[in-house]
Amino acid sequence: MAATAQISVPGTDRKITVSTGLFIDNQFVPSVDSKETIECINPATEEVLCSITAASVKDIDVAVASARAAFNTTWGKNVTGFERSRLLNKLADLIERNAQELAELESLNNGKPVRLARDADIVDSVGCLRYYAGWADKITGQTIEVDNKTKMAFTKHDPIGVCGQIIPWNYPISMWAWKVAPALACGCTIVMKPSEFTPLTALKLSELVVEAGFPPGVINTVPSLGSVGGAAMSSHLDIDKVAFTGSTVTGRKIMAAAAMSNLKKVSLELGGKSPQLIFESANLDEAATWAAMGVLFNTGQDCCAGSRVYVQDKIYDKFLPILVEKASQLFVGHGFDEKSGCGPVVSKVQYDKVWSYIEAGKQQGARLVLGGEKRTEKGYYVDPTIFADVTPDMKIVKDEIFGPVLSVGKFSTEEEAVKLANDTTYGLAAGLHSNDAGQCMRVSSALEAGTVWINQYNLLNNNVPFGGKKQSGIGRELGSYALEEYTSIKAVHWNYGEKLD
Ligand code: TXE
Repeated sequence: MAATAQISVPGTDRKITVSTGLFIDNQFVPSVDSKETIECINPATEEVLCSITAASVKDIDVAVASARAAFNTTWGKNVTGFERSRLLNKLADLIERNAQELAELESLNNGKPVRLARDADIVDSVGCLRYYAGWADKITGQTIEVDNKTKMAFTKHDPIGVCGQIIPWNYPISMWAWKVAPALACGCTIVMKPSEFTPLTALKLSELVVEAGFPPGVINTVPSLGSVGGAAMSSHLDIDKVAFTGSTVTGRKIMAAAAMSNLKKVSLELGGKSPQLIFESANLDEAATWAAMGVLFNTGQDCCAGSRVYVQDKIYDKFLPILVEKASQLFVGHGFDEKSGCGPVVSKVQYDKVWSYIEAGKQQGARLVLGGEKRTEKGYYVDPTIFADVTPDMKIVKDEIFGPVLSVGKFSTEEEAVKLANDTTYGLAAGLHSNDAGQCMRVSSALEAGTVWINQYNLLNNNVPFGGKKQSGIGRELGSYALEEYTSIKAVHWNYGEKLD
């Protein structure tokens, strides 16, 4: 048995117990060969919450062997869709029952407000598990006529096998659910590597996996450094598929490792630099609210963050102060303060990265109209920051910042708006605000993005696919489309009458 840690819940006399080992074969175990640990930090206070075991390359082998054994015996093709559905629903119920504690732990490790973790991230995650529980017994192939009366073909959508899932730190519980739910629904087994910055809720969720009744090895959780565990998973010869959410730089490495090892299937959900276009016919008050929240939600640590806002020249001067007003209403504070609309950024690394971009914005001559001043208190806080009059060459316009930093620029025609919006190597999401229906249709089809929001921003549904174009990724999560990522299609050709002469 591995050790546990006790984490105090601020403002209460409660403690949350977290198992600090690796979760393999439904048990928390120490590393087989390493004493490496990961320090979990509270970004709101910069204090260490606890240290957990960091999986080594050998530990990854053990976890993969466990997942393979489960795939070949208790799971994979040996478990019915009905049973997968029942277990997924059970897990959803348990997460719902433990929502408050999970939200507190998420806030402590990631910084986000407890309220949002509980009422948004966890509610959506429970919905995701239930959505895919609904699919588990409906994954079917086709019967196909062939040009011979005594032959036929049919397809089977087999589970792809052992899946390595590598997730980031911005939505630790949601990303866990988005990956786990479709994989389990399809009959796959899992080796899950949470981010080294936010591994605690994945460990806590593992306890619920046992309580729900999943057989050993179906889900294994191996916190590890990306360069160790993540790299080992990407090049592992017995992993059939890797699903990844994270940076484009790391996505590239994963794809290369997959190509050079066993050509495992890869799905990548990567970064973005998403535009929000505000046309003159838009309701300016509403558009400003969406535009502000579109970039500030989750402290800007959102792959869809609409961090480039382009405003039609005729309304630019009127719109900018409304936008600034909406953004300044957001209260950035400790995740346990009920007033907080967003918390600190996740880590010192991310804090330094965001501030380096704010400095670059100032140096490159963008007009600072909100924020841009460091706080003196402890914690990785960054207040909403808006730069106006930006030009396409600026670093703040080109790069994904992943913080609460918004660049505002101007356009005059619809054509120019689309050109500016598409002037990026990314293609994850885009938004447009207009009350001209024809314009909504024209612009939404011209935008190069996996998701386009019209007169809203950043709202996702478990039954609608999500993913990127260009360098924002490959494959789709959510909706029925995600099932394709976790199944392998087998065509069976059957001769039931024709005899050879
Ligand atoms: O990401 P990484 P980082 C963007 C965002 C952020 C930047 C850097 O701009 O500022 O990326 O963040 C694992 N092989 N996004 O460095 O490295 C790692 O352990 C296999 C956007 O934290 O991509 C973690 O589990 N795996 C994004 C996961 O990859 C490796 C969310 C993500 O970390 C690995 C997060 C390797 N060689 C960051 N190296 C989004 N799309 O939402 C690291 N990892």
